Amino acid sequence: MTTSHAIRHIRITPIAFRDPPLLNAAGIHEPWALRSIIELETDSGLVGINESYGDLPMLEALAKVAPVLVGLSPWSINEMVTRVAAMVTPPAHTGSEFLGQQVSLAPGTHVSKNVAKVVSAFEVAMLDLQGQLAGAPVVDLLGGPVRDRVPYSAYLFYKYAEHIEKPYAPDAWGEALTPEQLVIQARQMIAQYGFKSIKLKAGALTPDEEAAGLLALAKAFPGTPLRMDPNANWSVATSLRIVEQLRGVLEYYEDPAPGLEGMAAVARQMEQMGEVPLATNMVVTDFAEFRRNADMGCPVQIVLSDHHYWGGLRATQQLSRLCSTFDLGLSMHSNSHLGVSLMAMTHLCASLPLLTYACDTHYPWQDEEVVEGGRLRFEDGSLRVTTTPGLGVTLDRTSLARLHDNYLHCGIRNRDDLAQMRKYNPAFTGTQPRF
Ligand code: GKR
Ligand code: MG
Repeated sequence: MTTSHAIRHIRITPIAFRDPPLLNAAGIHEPWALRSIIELETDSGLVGINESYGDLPMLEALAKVAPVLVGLSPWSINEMVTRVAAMVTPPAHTGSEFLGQQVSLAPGTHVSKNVAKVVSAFEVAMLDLQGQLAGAPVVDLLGGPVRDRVPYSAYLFYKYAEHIEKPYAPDAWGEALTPEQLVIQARQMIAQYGFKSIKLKAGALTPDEEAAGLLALAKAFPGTPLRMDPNANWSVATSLRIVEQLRGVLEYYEDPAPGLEGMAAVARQMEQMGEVPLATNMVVTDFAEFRRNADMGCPVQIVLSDHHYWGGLRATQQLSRLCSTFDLGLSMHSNSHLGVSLMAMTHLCASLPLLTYACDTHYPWQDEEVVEGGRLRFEDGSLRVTTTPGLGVTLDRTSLARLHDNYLHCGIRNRDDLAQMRKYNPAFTGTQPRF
């Protein structure tokens, strides 16, 4: 008798974990970050896992699709994509036209990305199952490793010492509102993780304060590649004024001004100044926007992808090929996440011949885990890709139950950094670009 490996049970578990009061263009992080844990269990008892967004629209989309995937073979990713596309309705307006109406700080939480997000959520869990069936790590299913470890960068934030609600003890990072405190934060993160490059989340304080912060980092860490990301909270004029102050210091300039047109205007002026390349996770967030950037002569030269909303690991490999074709750089964007996401990103990046910069990760800002063995360990700023079958991480059931309990009690169902900031400052408008 042959054993069936068809997918029989699908479980989606929303979780919440502690997240520090990190400042950004939209406002401030809430005390709890939301994610979902996806489990696909086969007739034969194998369980493929993944981690994705945990906001309500995403949970609803995952729940709607799950029943039509029951009975599918873990190998049938193309069929899964067809079924997801048939079930998930895109909003009336999609793509850049729709996104252009607002500055989307976290494109992954945007409904226009629902098909790509749901495909990615199930694709990674199916690849985990395929790896278990084939006795191969996911990176081998993606063509095999071109590197055995993936470099990440120190992702610094301006932050308050504790949340306004004080739902738990203050985090270990302390306040960071001055250049001196920023340098302390960087030292602490680099000491713990060994990162070799630094990204500063900007768009929160005034641009001049943030430029001073970056210059302090340049002084404290000579030779370390530095990036700055105001999440489109600066006008074109401000973007140009600040990059002038940072001459010779930046590795790349991430989303200074809003919209592809704004980025193109910055790029035109910077070209004359012989300045750094522009990177984005805001204006090239899908293949249609990739094409628009190409049609405009590629003002954005580095795409910061994210498999969670680009349609999965395979779609990101296709993006990588396109970036090579158009001579663009490629690296990875990140939102608050745990180890399953981090390991999926690591398998993907280990397989990409084109990975031109160390990837972003919010991981150091989290102190909880859902995988067995607890927090994943970096070596010299890199994470080694696992060599055991599948993703190489499994769920710690006790942690999963605890994080789900957090979700049930935290009261947050959609990320809202603006509303959270209004608790500190009721006059805060969140209007962008603010500077
Ligand atoms: O979590 O505050 C944050 C980040 O600003 C995040 O929302 C962005 O999507 O990290 C992201 C970025 O690089 O733009
Ligand atoms: Mg960014």
